[in-house]
Parts: sequence; structure tokens; C-alpha cells
Amino acid sequence: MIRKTTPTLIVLLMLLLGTGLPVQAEDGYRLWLRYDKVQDASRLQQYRQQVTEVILEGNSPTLAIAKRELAQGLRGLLGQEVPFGQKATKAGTLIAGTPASSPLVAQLQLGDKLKAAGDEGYLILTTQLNGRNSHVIAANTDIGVLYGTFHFLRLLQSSQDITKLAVSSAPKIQHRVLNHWDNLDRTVERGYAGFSLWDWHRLPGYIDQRYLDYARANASIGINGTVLTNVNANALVLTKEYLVKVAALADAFRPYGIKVYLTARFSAPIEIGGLKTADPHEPTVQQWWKDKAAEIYSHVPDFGGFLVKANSEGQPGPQNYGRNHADGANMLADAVAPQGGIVMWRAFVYDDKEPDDRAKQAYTEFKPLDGTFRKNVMVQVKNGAIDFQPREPFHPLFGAMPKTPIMMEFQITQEYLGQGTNLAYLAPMFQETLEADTHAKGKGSTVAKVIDGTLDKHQLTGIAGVANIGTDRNWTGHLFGQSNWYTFGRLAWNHQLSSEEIAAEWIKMTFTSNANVVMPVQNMMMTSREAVVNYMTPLGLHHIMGWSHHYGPGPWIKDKHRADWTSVYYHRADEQGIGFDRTKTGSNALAQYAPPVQKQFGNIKTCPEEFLLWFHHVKWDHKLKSGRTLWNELCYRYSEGVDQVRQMQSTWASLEGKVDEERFAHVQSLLKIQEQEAKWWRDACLLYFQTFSKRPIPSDLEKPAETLEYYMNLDPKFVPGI
Ligand code: BDP
Repeated sequence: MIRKTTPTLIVLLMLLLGTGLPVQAEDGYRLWLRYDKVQDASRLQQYRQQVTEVILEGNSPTLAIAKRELAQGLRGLLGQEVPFGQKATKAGTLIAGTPASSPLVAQLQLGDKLKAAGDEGYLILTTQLNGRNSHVIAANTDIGVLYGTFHFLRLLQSSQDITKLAVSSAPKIQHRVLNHWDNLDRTVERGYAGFSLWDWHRLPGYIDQRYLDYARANASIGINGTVLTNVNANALVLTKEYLVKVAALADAFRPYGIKVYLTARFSAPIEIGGLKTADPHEPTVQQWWKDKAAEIYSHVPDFGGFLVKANSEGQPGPQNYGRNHADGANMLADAVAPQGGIVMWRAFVYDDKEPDDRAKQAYTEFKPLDGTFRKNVMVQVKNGAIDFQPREPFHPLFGAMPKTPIMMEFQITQEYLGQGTNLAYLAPMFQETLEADTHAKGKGSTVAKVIDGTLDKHQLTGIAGVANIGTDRNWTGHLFGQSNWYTFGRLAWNHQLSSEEIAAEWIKMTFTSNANVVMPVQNMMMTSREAVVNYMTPLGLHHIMGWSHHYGPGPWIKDKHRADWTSVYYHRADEQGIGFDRTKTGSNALAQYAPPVQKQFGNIKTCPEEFLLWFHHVKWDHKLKSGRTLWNELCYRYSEGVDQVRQMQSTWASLEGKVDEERFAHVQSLLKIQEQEAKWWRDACLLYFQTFSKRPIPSDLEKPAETLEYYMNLDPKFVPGI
């Protein structure tokens, strides 16, 4: 029996593999770098004809990675070995290198074109070499060659025509950094994908293959920095015991073009330095930080610098000593300046002792400090003024501090967007902020222009994303979380890419280039974030989630030790209506925006409905554009969110058999959870707000499944990520 079936099975398997059907189970570990054989037969033929050999000279660690990537990528995608040589002997040579590493690249004399690529960019050209058709990946630096290599492979992975390539690409933003909120005990604050990747206990001796795979994935999308530790910082990471571990990680990441940064706990001079104070005006404190920085650089010569959360949510900071944020930032900036380091000083500050609207506090603190920061300081600002909500208007600090480089902070981990169980593709959200017009220097002063330095002519530019990566086999917990990591990198490199484009790239690389999969998945992704907004916080509602863990609805949260962490502080529902009045009659947070923005948002008639309850307290019977009253509209939006999730479920169900079984089942199960959670949000919020509106839920909508009391008594335990 056995002797008979085994060969039959093998033949069957070979046949299936030959057809490119998804026979293999996939666990998501390979991310978007799968390099499976190109399925479109004519494309495959084109690639086999046009890429017949590779010449990549030079042997720096970075070029060695590029070489390995090309070998592995071409072998997989073309389904055959592509030889590496030194002389272009036939048509279809792919040359990769810098003018310094490759005589052939030098021979092409790419001059000004190459100059425009800068330190990290690259050219990918179809050209003639010795009278034969060839391709060249050229850059000024080895890392540029590696980035170009990934771009070239991406073209093949997504079945693009490569017959006439003329790509010139350079990043629009200089520092493209992941922020890991990872603690030294390996828990991850707001992490929903397992534990921290950094195995501190086994470092520096043990270099986990995961570190290299992580660095490779980042390099493939142009991320060039990583802050290893939580913004709620532990000073221990600055001790020698940990610095040798940090150095081992930095060594592993360096060939991939990734610099390491650390979070600096402001009170470290006291906690690990034995000083009595951390006052930034104290010479002993200044000296302590200078010495500490020098020590760090002795371990990590290309250390990127510090990220700091100070005087926020209980963290120590310069204000403990009557100094301001610039005093604190400048002291650290002076410490890292000799070695070219930077300081990313967070503007996420607010105080519950301060009676003013939380949305105003960052601007109030930082705006007067414009022009007082050192040259190597960036102020890192969250996309919105409250806290990574499903939807927020852009932060008023964008455009308000022209003399200071302002860095963007996005959250990739979905703390407020369904955490580890909900599919929410975040590109449309990131894009919405980047494209928002601050009007700081007239029309067209978009947030993107503030961030990329073009509006105020800054050389120093940066963008950060709070990472969603952990030890889960598929890296991000939810498979679609990978698309958000991918998106962050792609947008950080080029914020002009569209959300649709990025989604399509990711789907092709992650699943298949077949249009009958790409289109439906893209549609699903493009509605997913709006669905979350609808079933959580439609029409400008915000911060009404569960207490502390932030999981599930909690619009009834009140009477806690901090008012600014409760929900009633934000939605202000009463018998008249709902919403936070941030106009002149209320907190006047609107005054922090440029006049045209004030004018638009300040008028209930012109305020975009998606921000209505962010800026206005609106009467329950107020008529909206749909012709419905506010109450009815709220009911419809909440219900629409649930319907959108159901639509996503049926779209995904239609892909059965077109996506490998393992990933299909994974996403299907999570979508089912998402539907339950969406209903939970809808029912809990509508029943709660109904106690104020005293109006019925329109009869054509689904009725809540349980009572308000039931929802208020739900008390999920051990929610991850706290
Ligand atoms: C909030 C998180 C909290 C972070 C804080 C921050 O709930 O865990 O420490 O932001 O960004 O969103 O500092």
C-alpha cells in the first residue's frame, strides 16, 4: 500500500505546485516577502528572458544582504536559479551597485540623476550595456542599493511590466522610525501580538534569527530607525548591563540601515546615577547626561539618539524643577550633539490638575517654545490632539511651530481601533491627517508639508509609528496588521502614495496578484477603518472606550481619579444633546487653528460631519445632511458599522479556496469576533446615549441584543497590552 501511494502523492503534489495553487499552509511569518513563483505565465516568461544573470560586486555587509535577497527572490519568483557573474555576457543582465562598488555602474555615468537619489534613494533603469538590454539598480550608497533591490523585487512580486523601467526614488522624510512600547520584562504596552521581540535575558550572546528577519522586513519598506523601549521608560536600559545588549541589537540591524534609539527617563540621573536631582539647569546633571551619551556611543557608535516622554501621565520631566520642555530637550540634545545624535521630544503632554480642555494643553505648552529648541531636536506630535482615536482632526501644533522641526507620531498598533481582533487598514487614516490643510502659510499648507520639511524649510525631518510587532508567529497578531506596518514604511518613504495603491501592493505580495483576489480584498481594506469609526465613534465622538485597557465600549465611564481619562468628559451627553463644544462658547480649542480652519470647523453648518461632535455640542433633533436628526443619524451610523463588518465577512468568505487555508481560516475567525465586537459597541453605545436622548432607535434597525445593564456589567479581565 505504502509503496503504491507515496509516489502518487508526490506526483499529485508536484502537479499542484506546478499550477501554483495554494497547497501550502501559510502562517504569515514570511510577511510580504514571500517570493513565490510568479503565477501569470506571460509575465514569468518576460522575467525569465529579461533577468538572466546578476552582477553585484562589492562585499560590504549591506551589499551581501542585497545579493542574498536577489538570489533568493529571483530563485523563488522565476522558479529557477539566476547565475551571478562579473561580466555582462548576454542580454538580461541585472547590475546592482554604486559607482564605487561597481565598475559597470560607474561606466553608465548616471551623473545628476544619481545625485538626486541622495543618501538613501536609488535608480532602477532599463538600459543598454555593450549593446544589450539590461537593468540597473544604482545608488550612491550601499543602503540605497538594498532599498532599490527590494523595489525591483516588489515589481516582480506584483507582476509589473519591467521592459522599460525608469524609476527614481528617494525618501521624502529623513528619519523613518518605529517606536516600540516594549518593556524590559518583555511585556508590550498596547501590544496585541505577543511579547516583545527583544529577548533581553539572552542578549547579547544570543542573536535571534527574528532580529534579522525584523530588520530585513523594515529595510524592505525603508524604515531606518527603531526606538527599542517604551516611552514610559525604565532607566535601567541606560546602564552598562543593558547597553551591551543594545549594542548587540544595533550590530544586527546596522547592515539593514537601521539605527537604534532609546527612550530616556528624565529622572535617570537620580535613579541610576546617584544624583540628588535631575534639574536640567544643574551642571552636574548636564555632565551626567554628557557622560552617559559618550558611554552609549562607545557601545553603539551610530546611536540615533533619545525619544522622551516627559511631564505626561506621571512621567518625570523638567517641569518637576520649574523648567520648561525646551530646557529638558536641549540638555539631552547637547549630550548627543557631538556624535550627531538627535532628540525626539514628545508633545503628548497634559495634566489632570490643569482645568483646561485636554485637547488644548500640548499647544498651550509648546507653541510659546517655538524657536528655543536646539538644532538637533524634533518635537514629536501625535496625529490628533487627544490620543490616537479612530478619527481625530489634525493636531493644532502642525503648522504652529515653524521654527521647530515637527515630527509625526502615528500609532500602528490598534489600541483604539479594535486592538488584536479587528481588521482596520490604517492608510486612509494616516493619509487623512497628512493631507489635512493647516492653512499655516495659506491654502495648501498640508500636514505632510510640515512633516517633510518643505513648508518651513527644515532639513531635519521625521515620522514615527508606534509598532504593532511582537513574538506572534505572524508578527502582528492579526494578519492584516501586517498591512499597517507595511503602510507606515511606504508612506514614511513617500507620503504621496495612495491608500489604494499601497493596499494593492501589499495584497499582491502577501496573497496573489490575481485580480479576483486583489480587488475584493482591497475593497475590504478600504472600508475597514470607516467601519471601525462607525461602530465605535461616529460623527466626531471620541474617547468612550473601556477603562484602562481601552477594549470595548465604555461611554458610561465617569468618577475616576482623573476626569480626563473618563468618557463623560469627552461626549458630554445630556438631555439637550451630545458633543464637546470647542468653539468660542465652549473650550475654544478651535482658536488654536489657523483662521480658515476655525471658520470652517467653528460653524455647525460647515463643520465636516465626521468632526461634528468633536467641536460642537449638538441638539438631538438637529438635522444633518442626510435629512435625519442627530439621534437617528447616530443610530444609522452605528448600525452601518456593523453592516460594513458583515460585508467584509461575506467578501472574505467568497475568497475561500483562493487564499491558502490557514490564513483564510485565521482571518475568517477574527472577522467573526469583529462582528460580535461591532455589535457590542453599537448596542452598548446606543442604549447608553438613549438614556439622554430619550428617543427610540428607528424601527428598521436591528434591536440591541441585551440590556444596557448587561453591557455595563461586562468586565473583561486580563486584556492584553496594559
Ligand atoms: C496612550 C496609551 C498609553 C501611552 C500614551 C503615550 O494609552 O499607554 O503611554 O498614550 O502615548 O495612548 O504616552
